[in-house]
Amino acid sequence: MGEECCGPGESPPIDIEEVHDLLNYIAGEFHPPSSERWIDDFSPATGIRIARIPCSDQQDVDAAVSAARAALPEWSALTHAQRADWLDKIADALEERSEEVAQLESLDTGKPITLARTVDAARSVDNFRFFAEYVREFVPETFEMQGATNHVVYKPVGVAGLITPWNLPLYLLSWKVAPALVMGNTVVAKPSELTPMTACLLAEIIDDVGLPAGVFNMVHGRGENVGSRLTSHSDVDLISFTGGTETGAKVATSSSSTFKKLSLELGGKNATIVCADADFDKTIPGVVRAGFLNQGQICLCGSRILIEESIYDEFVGRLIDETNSMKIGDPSDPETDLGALVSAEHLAKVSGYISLAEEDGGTVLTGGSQPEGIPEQFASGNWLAPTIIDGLSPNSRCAKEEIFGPVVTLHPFSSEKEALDIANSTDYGLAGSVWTSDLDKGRRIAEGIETGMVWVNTWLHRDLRVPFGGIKHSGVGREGGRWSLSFYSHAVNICIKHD
Ligand code: TXE
Repeated sequence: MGEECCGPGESPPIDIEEVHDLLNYIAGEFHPPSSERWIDDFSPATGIRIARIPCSDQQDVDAAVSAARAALPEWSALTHAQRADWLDKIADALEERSEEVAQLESLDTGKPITLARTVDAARSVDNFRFFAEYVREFVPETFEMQGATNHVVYKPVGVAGLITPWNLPLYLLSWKVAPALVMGNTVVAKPSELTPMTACLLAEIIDDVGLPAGVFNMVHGRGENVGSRLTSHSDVDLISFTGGTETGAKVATSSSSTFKKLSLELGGKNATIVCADADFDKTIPGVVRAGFLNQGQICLCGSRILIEESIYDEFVGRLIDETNSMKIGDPSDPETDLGALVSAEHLAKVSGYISLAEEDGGTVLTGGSQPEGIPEQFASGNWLAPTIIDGLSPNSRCAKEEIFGPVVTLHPFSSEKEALDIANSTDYGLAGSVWTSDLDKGRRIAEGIETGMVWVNTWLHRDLRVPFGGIKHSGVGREGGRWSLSFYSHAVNICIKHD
Protein backbone atom coordinates (compact mmCIF):
# COMPACT_ATOMS: atom_id res chain seq x y z
CA MET A 1 0.00 0.00 0.00
CA GLY A 2 1.28 3.45 -0.84
CA GLU A 3 1.34 6.62 1.12
CA GLU A 4 -1.97 8.48 1.55
CA CYS A 5 -2.55 11.69 -0.33
CA CYS A 6 -4.60 13.99 1.89
CA GLY A 7 -5.53 17.36 0.44
CA PRO A 8 -6.77 20.47 2.21
CA GLY A 9 -10.12 20.12 3.95
CA GLU A 10 -10.06 16.31 4.09
CA SER A 11 -10.97 14.72 7.38
CA PRO A 12 -8.81 11.87 8.67
CA PRO A 13 -10.09 8.48 7.49
CA ILE A 14 -12.31 6.37 9.71
CA ASP A 15 -11.33 2.80 9.02
CA ILE A 16 -13.90 0.24 8.03
CA GLU A 17 -13.18 -3.44 7.50
CA GLU A 18 -13.17 -3.55 3.75
CA VAL A 19 -11.80 -0.60 1.82
CA HIS A 20 -11.53 -1.18 -1.90
CA ASP A 21 -8.63 0.13 -3.94
CA LEU A 22 -10.04 1.36 -7.25
CA LEU A 23 -7.63 1.45 -10.18
CA ASN A 24 -6.86 3.41 -13.32
CA TYR A 25 -7.82 1.78 -16.63
CA ILE A 26 -5.18 2.31 -19.29
CA ALA A 27 -4.68 0.43 -22.59
CA GLY A 28 -7.17 -2.25 -21.57
CA GLU A 29 -5.59 -2.99 -18.18
CA PHE A 30 -6.20 -1.92 -14.60
CA HIS A 31 -3.23 -0.15 -13.00
CA PRO A 32 -2.38 1.34 -9.61
CA PRO A 33 -0.98 4.89 -9.74
CA SER A 34 2.63 5.19 -10.78
CA SER A 35 3.18 7.45 -7.75
CA GLU A 36 1.86 4.72 -5.39
CA ARG A 37 -0.12 7.45 -3.67
CA TRP A 38 -3.84 7.20 -2.94
CA ILE A 39 -6.83 9.43 -2.18
CA ASP A 40 -9.43 8.37 0.35
CA ASP A 41 -13.08 8.26 -0.72
CA PHE A 42 -15.63 8.85 2.04
CA SER A 43 -19.33 8.07 2.33
CA PRO A 44 -21.12 11.44 2.57
CA ALA A 45 -23.85 9.91 4.75
CA THR A 46 -21.63 8.33 7.39
CA GLY A 47 -18.22 9.97 6.99
CA ILE A 48 -16.70 6.48 6.77
CA ARG A 49 -13.93 5.73 4.30
CA ILE A 50 -15.29 3.42 1.62
CA ALA A 51 -12.54 3.24 -1.02
CA ARG A 52 -9.20 4.56 -2.13
CA ILE A 53 -8.46 5.85 -5.60
CA PRO A 54 -5.16 6.47 -7.36
CA CYS A 55 -3.62 9.87 -6.72
CA SER A 56 -2.41 9.83 -10.31
CA ASP A 57 0.06 12.21 -11.86
CA GLN A 58 1.44 13.25 -15.21
CA GLN A 59 2.98 9.82 -15.91
CA ASP A 60 -0.43 8.08 -15.65
CA VAL A 61 -2.16 10.71 -17.81
CA ASP A 62 0.57 10.49 -20.44
CA ALA A 63 0.28 6.69 -20.56
CA ALA A 64 -3.51 6.97 -21.00
CA VAL A 65 -3.20 9.59 -23.74
CA SER A 66 -0.61 7.45 -25.58
CA ALA A 67 -2.93 4.44 -25.35
CA ALA A 68 -5.85 6.50 -26.67
CA ARG A 69 -3.71 7.87 -29.51
CA ALA A 70 -2.52 4.37 -30.48
CA ALA A 71 -6.09 3.03 -30.58
CA LEU A 72 -7.38 5.90 -32.70
CA PRO A 73 -6.64 4.72 -36.28
CA GLU A 74 -8.49 1.43 -35.92
CA TRP A 75 -11.41 2.81 -33.90
CA SER A 76 -11.96 5.82 -36.12
CA ALA A 77 -11.95 3.58 -39.21
CA LEU A 78 -15.12 1.78 -38.05
CA THR A 79 -18.48 2.96 -39.36
CA HIS A 80 -20.97 4.82 -37.19
CA ALA A 81 -23.14 1.71 -37.19
CA GLN A 82 -20.28 -0.52 -36.01
CA ARG A 83 -19.48 1.83 -33.16
CA ALA A 84 -23.20 2.08 -32.32
CA ASP A 85 -23.18 -1.71 -31.85
CA TRP A 86 -20.42 -1.29 -29.25
CA LEU A 87 -22.52 1.31 -27.43
CA ASP A 88 -25.43 -1.11 -27.33
CA LYS A 89 -23.18 -3.79 -25.83
CA ILE A 90 -22.10 -1.37 -23.12
CA ALA A 91 -25.73 -0.35 -22.49
CA ASP A 92 -26.82 -3.99 -22.15
CA ALA A 93 -24.04 -4.80 -19.70
CA LEU A 94 -24.72 -1.62 -17.73
CA GLU A 95 -28.41 -2.40 -17.58
CA GLU A 96 -27.69 -5.86 -16.17
CA ARG A 97 -25.77 -4.19 -13.35
CA SER A 98 -28.06 -1.21 -12.89
CA GLU A 99 -28.96 -2.05 -9.30
CA GLU A 100 -25.25 -2.16 -8.51
CA VAL A 101 -24.83 1.22 -10.23
CA ALA A 102 -27.63 2.68 -8.11
CA GLN A 103 -26.25 1.24 -4.85
CA LEU A 104 -22.73 2.51 -5.54
CA GLU A 105 -23.95 5.93 -6.66
CA SER A 106 -26.05 6.32 -3.53
CA LEU A 107 -23.18 5.17 -1.29
CA ASP A 108 -20.62 7.43 -2.96
CA THR A 109 -22.70 10.61 -3.37
CA GLY A 110 -25.10 10.37 -0.39
CA LYS A 111 -28.12 10.65 -2.69
CA PRO A 112 -31.33 8.68 -2.03
CA ILE A 113 -31.38 5.21 -3.56
CA THR A 114 -34.69 5.83 -5.32
CA LEU A 115 -33.19 8.83 -7.10
CA ALA A 116 -30.06 6.83 -7.94
CA ARG A 117 -32.22 4.06 -9.42
CA THR A 118 -34.69 6.20 -11.37
CA VAL A 119 -32.34 8.94 -12.54
CA ASP A 120 -28.63 8.02 -12.34
CA ALA A 121 -28.70 4.32 -13.19
CA ALA A 122 -31.52 4.57 -15.72
CA ARG A 123 -30.10 7.59 -17.55
CA SER A 124 -26.61 6.10 -17.79
CA VAL A 125 -28.03 3.17 -19.77
CA ASP A 126 -30.25 5.54 -21.80
CA ASN A 127 -27.28 7.70 -22.76
CA PHE A 128 -25.52 4.79 -24.49
CA ARG A 129 -28.74 3.53 -26.11
CA PHE A 130 -29.79 7.00 -27.21
CA PHE A 131 -26.53 7.87 -28.98
CA ALA A 132 -26.34 4.41 -30.59
CA GLU A 133 -29.81 4.86 -32.04
CA TYR A 134 -29.37 8.52 -32.87
CA VAL A 135 -26.20 8.00 -34.90
CA ARG A 136 -27.82 5.17 -36.87
CA GLU A 137 -30.55 7.58 -37.94
CA PHE A 138 -28.17 10.47 -38.52
CA VAL A 139 -28.02 11.54 -42.16
CA PRO A 140 -25.16 13.94 -42.91
CA GLU A 141 -26.22 16.98 -44.93
CA THR A 142 -25.69 17.50 -48.64
CA PHE A 143 -26.10 20.90 -50.30
CA GLU A 144 -26.76 21.14 -54.00
CA MET A 145 -25.54 24.19 -55.87
CA GLN A 146 -25.24 25.07 -59.49
CA GLY A 147 -22.80 22.59 -61.05
CA ALA A 148 -21.74 20.89 -57.79
CA THR A 149 -22.83 18.96 -54.70
CA ASN A 150 -21.45 19.65 -51.23
CA HIS A 151 -21.17 16.66 -48.89
CA VAL A 152 -20.68 17.22 -45.17
CA VAL A 153 -18.51 14.49 -43.68
CA TYR A 154 -18.22 14.13 -39.89
CA LYS A 155 -14.69 13.05 -38.94
CA PRO A 156 -13.51 12.14 -35.42
CA VAL A 157 -11.70 14.91 -33.55
CA GLY A 158 -9.10 12.57 -32.01
CA VAL A 159 -8.33 11.93 -28.34
CA ALA A 160 -11.11 13.27 -26.11
CA GLY A 161 -10.44 14.31 -22.51
CA LEU A 162 -13.67 14.05 -20.51
CA ILE A 163 -13.72 15.67 -17.07
CA THR A 164 -16.77 15.15 -14.87
CA PRO A 165 -18.12 16.26 -11.47
CA TRP A 166 -19.57 14.52 -8.42
CA ASN A 167 -23.27 15.41 -8.46
CA LEU A 168 -24.42 13.02 -11.21
CA PRO A 169 -21.28 10.93 -11.65
CA LEU A 170 -22.15 8.19 -14.13
CA TYR A 171 -25.07 10.09 -15.67
CA LEU A 172 -22.73 12.89 -16.78
CA LEU A 173 -19.78 10.64 -17.65
CA SER A 174 -21.92 8.46 -19.93
CA TRP A 175 -23.41 11.62 -21.48
CA LYS A 176 -19.91 12.40 -22.75
CA VAL A 177 -18.41 8.93 -23.31
CA ALA A 178 -21.25 7.66 -25.54
CA PRO A 179 -21.19 10.44 -28.18
CA ALA A 180 -17.39 10.73 -28.03
CA LEU A 181 -16.95 7.03 -28.82
CA VAL A 182 -19.71 6.78 -31.38
CA MET A 183 -18.23 9.62 -33.44
CA GLY A 184 -14.91 7.74 -33.59
CA ASN A 185 -12.85 9.45 -30.89
CA THR A 186 -10.87 7.60 -28.26
CA VAL A 187 -11.29 8.68 -24.66
CA VAL A 188 -9.36 9.54 -21.52
CA ALA A 189 -11.89 10.07 -18.74
CA LYS A 190 -11.17 11.82 -15.46
CA PRO A 191 -14.02 11.37 -12.97
CA SER A 192 -14.42 13.45 -9.83
CA GLU A 193 -12.12 12.31 -7.05
CA LEU A 194 -15.10 12.64 -4.66
CA THR A 195 -17.27 10.06 -6.44
CA PRO A 196 -15.16 7.55 -8.39
CA MET A 197 -17.12 4.34 -7.81
CA THR A 198 -19.53 4.10 -10.74
CA ALA A 199 -16.85 5.34 -13.13
CA CYS A 200 -14.80 2.31 -12.06
CA LEU A 201 -17.79 0.10 -12.68
CA LEU A 202 -18.08 1.54 -16.19
CA ALA A 203 -14.41 0.73 -16.83
CA GLU A 204 -15.04 -2.83 -15.64
CA ILE A 205 -18.04 -3.14 -17.95
CA ILE A 206 -16.12 -1.75 -20.91
CA ASP A 207 -13.36 -4.25 -20.19
CA ASP A 208 -15.89 -7.12 -19.88
CA VAL A 209 -17.58 -6.37 -23.20
CA GLY A 210 -14.13 -6.38 -24.85
CA LEU A 211 -13.94 -2.85 -26.28
CA PRO A 212 -10.54 -2.70 -28.04
CA ALA A 213 -7.72 -1.74 -25.67
CA GLY A 214 -6.99 1.99 -25.53
CA VAL A 215 -10.34 3.14 -26.93
CA PHE A 216 -11.53 4.01 -23.42
CA ASN A 217 -9.10 4.93 -20.64
CA MET A 218 -9.69 6.31 -17.18
CA VAL A 219 -7.31 8.15 -14.86
CA HIS A 220 -8.30 8.99 -11.30
CA GLY A 221 -6.90 11.78 -9.22
CA ARG A 222 -7.07 15.41 -8.37
CA GLY A 223 -8.09 18.11 -10.78
CA GLU A 224 -4.91 20.10 -10.37
CA ASN A 225 -2.80 17.04 -11.32
CA VAL A 226 -4.79 14.81 -13.65
CA GLY A 227 -7.34 17.33 -14.95
CA SER A 228 -4.85 20.07 -15.71
CA ARG A 229 -2.41 17.65 -17.40
CA LEU A 230 -5.24 16.49 -19.66
CA THR A 231 -6.35 20.01 -20.54
CA SER A 232 -2.81 21.13 -21.39
CA HIS A 233 -1.66 17.91 -23.10
CA SER A 234 -0.56 18.52 -26.68
CA ASP A 235 -1.89 15.14 -27.81
CA VAL A 236 -5.44 15.68 -26.48
CA ASP A 237 -7.66 17.18 -29.18
CA LEU A 238 -10.90 17.88 -27.34
CA ILE A 239 -12.00 18.63 -23.80
CA SER A 240 -15.52 18.27 -22.50
CA PHE A 241 -15.77 19.59 -18.95
CA THR A 242 -18.67 19.74 -16.52
CA GLY A 243 -18.00 21.39 -13.19
CA GLY A 244 -17.75 24.72 -11.39
CA THR A 245 -17.38 28.02 -13.21
CA GLU A 246 -14.07 28.86 -11.51
CA THR A 247 -12.56 25.54 -12.57
CA GLY A 248 -14.09 26.00 -16.03
CA ALA A 249 -12.09 29.22 -16.43
CA LYS A 250 -8.86 27.35 -15.61
CA VAL A 251 -9.78 24.61 -18.09
CA ALA A 252 -10.42 27.20 -20.81
CA THR A 253 -7.08 28.92 -20.20
CA SER A 254 -5.13 25.70 -20.02
CA SER A 255 -6.59 24.17 -23.18
CA SER A 256 -6.46 27.31 -25.32
CA SER A 257 -2.78 27.30 -26.29
CA THR A 258 -3.18 23.92 -28.00
CA PHE A 259 -6.48 24.98 -29.68
CA LYS A 260 -8.53 22.08 -28.37
CA LYS A 261 -12.18 21.75 -29.20
CA LEU A 262 -13.85 22.77 -25.95
CA SER A 263 -17.24 22.36 -24.30
CA LEU A 264 -17.83 23.82 -20.84
CA GLU A 265 -20.97 22.99 -18.87
CA LEU A 266 -20.63 25.15 -15.77
CA GLY A 267 -22.71 26.41 -12.87
CA GLY A 268 -26.14 27.98 -12.70
CA LYS A 269 -28.27 30.25 -10.53
CA ASN A 270 -31.60 29.54 -12.06
CA ALA A 271 -34.81 31.48 -11.50
CA THR A 272 -38.13 29.77 -10.87
CA ILE A 273 -40.83 32.30 -11.80
CA VAL A 274 -44.24 31.66 -10.24
CA CYS A 275 -47.10 33.75 -11.68
CA ALA A 276 -50.31 34.49 -9.79
CA ASP A 277 -52.34 32.30 -12.16
CA ALA A 278 -50.22 29.18 -11.57
CA ASP A 279 -51.98 26.00 -10.51
CA PHE A 280 -50.74 25.68 -6.92
CA ASP A 281 -51.33 21.93 -6.67
CA LYS A 282 -48.99 21.23 -9.56
CA THR A 283 -46.64 24.16 -9.10
CA ILE A 284 -45.70 23.66 -5.46
CA PRO A 285 -44.38 20.07 -5.82
CA GLY A 286 -42.66 21.15 -9.05
CA VAL A 287 -40.95 24.12 -7.44
CA VAL A 288 -39.84 22.05 -4.43
CA ARG A 289 -38.44 19.37 -6.73
CA ALA A 290 -36.61 22.03 -8.78
CA GLY A 291 -35.13 23.54 -5.64
CA PHE A 292 -34.09 20.45 -3.73
CA LEU A 293 -33.64 17.42 -5.99
CA ASN A 294 -30.30 15.74 -5.27
CA GLN A 295 -29.98 18.04 -2.21
CA GLY A 296 -29.99 21.01 -4.58
CA GLN A 297 -26.74 19.81 -6.12
CA ILE A 298 -27.76 20.04 -9.78
CA CYS A 299 -26.63 22.91 -11.96
CA LEU A 300 -30.23 23.23 -13.25
CA CYS A 301 -31.82 23.58 -9.78
CA GLY A 302 -34.16 26.53 -9.33
CA SER A 303 -32.54 28.17 -6.33
CA ARG A 304 -34.10 31.63 -6.73
CA ILE A 305 -37.87 31.47 -6.47
CA LEU A 306 -39.59 34.62 -7.78
CA ILE A 307 -43.24 34.80 -6.71
CA GLU A 308 -45.88 37.28 -7.91
CA GLU A 309 -46.72 39.63 -5.06
CA SER A 310 -50.49 38.95 -4.96
CA ILE A 311 -49.98 35.25 -4.06
CA TYR A 312 -46.75 35.63 -2.11
CA ASP A 313 -47.90 34.83 1.44
CA GLU A 314 -50.20 31.95 0.53
CA PHE A 315 -47.64 30.40 -1.85
CA VAL A 316 -44.79 30.70 0.65
CA GLY A 317 -46.88 29.03 3.39
CA ARG A 318 -47.61 26.06 1.18
CA LEU A 319 -44.04 25.92 -0.10
CA ILE A 320 -42.76 25.59 3.47
CA ASP A 321 -45.28 22.81 4.24
CA GLU A 322 -44.32 20.88 1.12
CA THR A 323 -40.60 21.30 1.88
CA ASN A 324 -41.03 20.12 5.44
CA SER A 325 -42.93 17.04 4.29
CA MET A 326 -39.81 15.65 2.57
CA LYS A 327 -38.16 12.72 4.27
CA ILE A 328 -34.46 13.31 4.92
CA GLY A 329 -32.07 10.61 6.13
CA ASP A 330 -30.82 7.12 5.32
CA PRO A 331 -29.98 7.21 1.58
CA SER A 332 -30.56 3.45 1.28
CA ASP A 333 -34.21 3.75 2.41
CA PRO A 334 -36.44 3.79 -0.70
CA GLU A 335 -38.76 6.29 1.03
CA THR A 336 -36.02 8.89 1.52
CA ASP A 337 -36.38 12.13 -0.47
CA LEU A 338 -33.17 13.90 0.56
CA GLY A 339 -29.76 12.48 1.45
CA ALA A 340 -26.43 13.96 2.51
CA LEU A 341 -24.28 16.63 0.86
CA VAL A 342 -21.27 15.34 -1.05
CA SER A 343 -18.48 16.34 1.37
CA ALA A 344 -17.76 18.03 4.66
CA GLU A 345 -16.01 20.79 2.72
CA HIS A 346 -19.05 21.35 0.53
CA LEU A 347 -21.38 21.36 3.55
CA ALA A 348 -19.20 24.07 5.09
CA LYS A 349 -19.46 26.14 1.89
CA VAL A 350 -23.24 25.82 1.74
CA SER A 351 -23.65 26.53 5.47
CA GLY A 352 -21.45 29.59 5.04
CA TYR A 353 -23.98 30.99 2.58
CA ILE A 354 -26.78 30.53 5.16
CA SER A 355 -24.76 32.52 7.72
CA LEU A 356 -24.12 35.17 5.08
CA ALA A 357 -27.84 35.37 4.32
CA GLU A 358 -28.57 36.04 7.99
CA GLU A 359 -25.87 38.72 8.13
CA ASP A 360 -27.46 40.33 5.06
CA GLY A 361 -30.85 40.55 6.79
CA GLY A 362 -32.44 37.36 5.44
CA THR A 363 -34.83 35.22 7.49
CA VAL A 364 -34.52 31.44 7.50
CA LEU A 365 -38.14 30.27 7.20
CA THR A 366 -37.27 26.58 7.51
CA GLY A 367 -34.09 24.49 7.70
CA GLY A 368 -30.76 26.27 8.10
CA SER A 369 -29.07 23.55 10.13
CA GLN A 370 -28.66 19.79 10.50
CA PRO A 371 -32.07 18.08 10.34
CA GLU A 372 -33.50 16.58 13.50
CA GLY A 373 -33.72 12.85 14.05
CA ILE A 374 -30.73 11.76 11.97
CA PRO A 375 -29.87 8.26 13.24
CA GLU A 376 -26.67 7.71 15.22
CA GLN A 377 -24.94 5.84 12.38
CA PHE A 378 -25.12 9.03 10.28
CA ALA A 379 -23.85 11.36 12.99
CA SER A 380 -20.61 12.06 11.11
CA GLY A 381 -22.30 12.61 7.74
CA ASN A 382 -22.81 15.89 5.85
CA TRP A 383 -26.42 16.77 6.62
CA LEU A 384 -28.39 19.93 6.02
CA ALA A 385 -32.16 20.37 6.21
CA PRO A 386 -33.79 21.92 3.12
CA THR A 387 -33.58 25.63 3.70
CA ILE A 388 -35.82 28.49 2.55
CA ILE A 389 -34.60 32.06 3.00
CA ASP A 390 -36.82 35.12 2.71
CA GLY A 391 -36.20 38.85 2.87
CA LEU A 392 -32.96 39.10 0.90
CA SER A 393 -32.36 41.63 -1.82
CA PRO A 394 -32.24 39.96 -5.26
CA ASN A 395 -28.81 41.57 -5.50
CA SER A 396 -27.44 39.92 -2.36
CA ARG A 397 -24.66 37.36 -2.78
CA CYS A 398 -26.90 34.44 -1.74
CA ALA A 399 -29.39 35.41 -4.44
CA LYS A 400 -26.76 35.78 -7.16
CA GLU A 401 -24.02 33.22 -6.48
CA GLU A 402 -24.26 29.48 -6.97
CA ILE A 403 -24.75 27.80 -3.58
CA PHE A 404 -25.25 24.29 -5.00
CA GLY A 405 -27.03 22.91 -1.97
CA PRO A 406 -30.54 22.56 -0.50
CA VAL A 407 -30.94 26.32 -0.11
CA VAL A 408 -33.41 28.56 -1.97
CA THR A 409 -34.11 32.27 -1.67
CA LEU A 410 -37.55 33.86 -2.20
CA HIS A 411 -38.23 37.16 -3.94
CA PRO A 412 -41.55 38.91 -4.73
CA PHE A 413 -42.23 40.58 -8.10
CA SER A 414 -45.04 42.78 -9.31
CA SER A 415 -44.69 42.67 -13.12
CA GLU A 416 -43.28 40.46 -15.86
CA LYS A 417 -40.57 43.04 -16.43
CA GLU A 418 -39.51 42.99 -12.80
CA ALA A 419 -39.45 39.16 -12.79
CA LEU A 420 -37.20 39.17 -15.85
CA ASP A 421 -34.95 41.89 -14.44
CA ILE A 422 -34.38 39.78 -11.33
CA ALA A 423 -34.03 36.53 -13.29
CA ASN A 424 -31.41 38.08 -15.56
CA SER A 425 -29.44 39.85 -12.84
CA THR A 426 -26.83 37.11 -12.31
CA ASP A 427 -23.63 36.24 -14.13
CA TYR A 428 -25.08 32.80 -14.83
CA GLY A 429 -27.39 31.79 -17.67
CA LEU A 430 -28.06 28.08 -17.60
CA ALA A 431 -31.73 27.27 -17.01
CA GLY A 432 -35.00 28.52 -15.55
CA SER A 433 -38.67 27.66 -15.19
CA VAL A 434 -41.94 29.57 -15.45
CA TRP A 435 -45.16 28.46 -13.77
CA THR A 436 -48.45 29.87 -15.12
CA SER A 437 -51.78 28.67 -16.51
CA ASP A 438 -51.39 31.10 -19.44
CA LEU A 439 -49.09 29.27 -21.88
CA ASP A 440 -48.62 32.33 -24.13
CA LYS A 441 -47.40 34.27 -21.13
CA GLY A 442 -45.21 31.31 -20.11
CA ARG A 443 -43.61 31.23 -23.53
CA ARG A 444 -43.16 35.03 -23.54
CA ILE A 445 -41.46 35.08 -20.15
CA ALA A 446 -39.37 32.02 -21.08
CA GLU A 447 -38.04 33.84 -24.14
CA GLY A 448 -37.08 36.82 -21.98
CA ILE A 449 -34.90 34.80 -19.61
CA GLU A 450 -31.23 34.92 -20.61
CA THR A 451 -30.36 31.23 -20.34
CA GLY A 452 -29.76 28.15 -22.42
CA MET A 453 -32.89 26.27 -21.29
CA VAL A 454 -36.28 27.18 -19.85
CA TRP A 455 -39.13 24.93 -18.78
CA VAL A 456 -42.78 26.04 -18.56
CA ASN A 457 -44.87 24.26 -15.90
CA THR A 458 -42.23 21.58 -15.48
CA TRP A 459 -38.55 21.18 -14.64
CA LEU A 460 -35.83 18.77 -15.74
CA HIS A 461 -38.13 17.24 -18.30
CA ARG A 462 -35.38 16.14 -20.69
CA ASP A 463 -35.49 15.08 -24.29
CA LEU A 464 -31.98 13.91 -25.17
CA ARG A 465 -32.28 15.33 -28.70
CA VAL A 466 -32.42 18.98 -27.57
CA PRO A 467 -29.46 21.33 -27.03
CA PHE A 468 -28.09 21.43 -23.48
CA GLY A 469 -25.80 24.20 -22.29
CA GLY A 470 -25.61 27.70 -20.95
CA ILE A 471 -24.66 31.27 -21.74
CA LYS A 472 -22.71 33.90 -19.77
CA HIS A 473 -20.71 32.22 -16.95
CA SER A 474 -22.69 29.00 -17.30
CA GLY A 475 -20.59 27.73 -20.14
CA VAL A 476 -19.62 27.55 -23.74
CA GLY A 477 -21.07 25.21 -26.36
CA ARG A 478 -23.96 22.81 -26.52
CA GLU A 479 -24.25 19.06 -26.10
CA GLY A 480 -27.24 16.77 -26.66
CA GLY A 481 -28.58 15.13 -29.82
CA ARG A 482 -27.03 16.50 -33.00
CA TRP A 483 -25.14 19.13 -30.99
CA SER A 484 -23.16 16.31 -29.34
CA LEU A 485 -22.53 14.58 -32.66
CA SER A 486 -21.27 17.83 -34.03
CA PHE A 487 -19.12 18.71 -30.99
CA TYR A 488 -17.46 15.29 -30.95
CA SER A 489 -16.56 15.51 -34.65
CA HIS A 490 -15.07 17.83 -37.26
CA ALA A 491 -17.55 18.71 -39.99
CA VAL A 492 -15.66 18.63 -43.30
CA ASN A 493 -17.13 19.88 -46.56
CA ILE A 494 -16.37 18.01 -49.78
CA CYS A 495 -17.56 19.89 -52.87
CA ILE A 496 -17.83 17.71 -55.98
CA LYS A 497 -18.15 19.46 -59.34
CA HIS A 498 -20.66 17.85 -61.67
CA ASP A 499 -19.60 16.84 -65.20
O1 TXE B 1 -15.96 21.22 -8.76
P1 TXE B 1 -14.81 21.29 -9.82
P2 TXE B 1 -15.94 21.27 -7.18
C1 TXE B 1 -20.03 23.91 -8.83
C2 TXE B 1 -20.67 24.04 -7.46
C3 TXE B 1 -19.59 23.63 -6.54
C4 TXE B 1 -18.38 24.23 -7.24
C5 TXE B 1 -17.07 23.58 -6.89
O2 TXE B 1 -21.01 25.39 -7.23
O3 TXE B 1 -19.74 24.17 -5.26
O4 TXE B 1 -18.64 23.99 -8.60
O5 TXE B 1 -17.20 22.18 -6.93
C6 TXE B 1 -11.86 18.59 -11.96
N1 TXE B 1 -8.23 21.30 -14.39
N2 TXE B 1 -20.32 22.66 -9.49
O6 TXE B 1 -14.74 21.95 -6.66
O7 TXE B 1 -13.53 21.70 -9.19
C7 TXE B 1 -12.26 17.89 -10.68
O8 TXE B 1 -11.27 16.98 -10.27
C8 TXE B 1 -9.02 20.31 -14.85
C9 TXE B 1 -21.27 22.73 -10.58
O9 TXE B 1 -16.17 19.90 -6.71
O10 TXE B 1 -15.33 22.10 -10.93
C10 TXE B 1 -13.57 17.24 -11.10
O11 TXE B 1 -13.32 16.06 -11.83
N3 TXE B 1 -9.92 19.68 -14.08
C11 TXE B 1 -21.21 21.53 -11.42
C12 TXE B 1 -14.17 18.30 -12.03
O12 TXE B 1 -13.08 19.13 -12.43
C13 TXE B 1 -10.07 20.09 -12.81
C14 TXE B 1 -21.02 20.23 -10.75
C15 TXE B 1 -15.23 19.19 -11.38
O13 TXE B 1 -14.68 19.74 -10.21
C16 TXE B 1 -9.28 21.13 -12.28
C17 TXE B 1 -20.04 20.30 -9.69
C18 TXE B 1 -8.33 21.74 -13.12
N4 TXE B 1 -7.54 22.75 -12.72
C19 TXE B 1 -19.76 21.50 -9.08
N5 TXE B 1 -9.64 21.32 -10.99
C20 TXE B 1 -22.22 21.46 -12.54
N6 TXE B 1 -22.00 22.26 -13.59
O14 TXE B 1 -23.14 20.66 -12.52
C21 TXE B 1 -10.63 20.44 -10.72
N7 TXE B 1 -10.88 19.67 -11.81
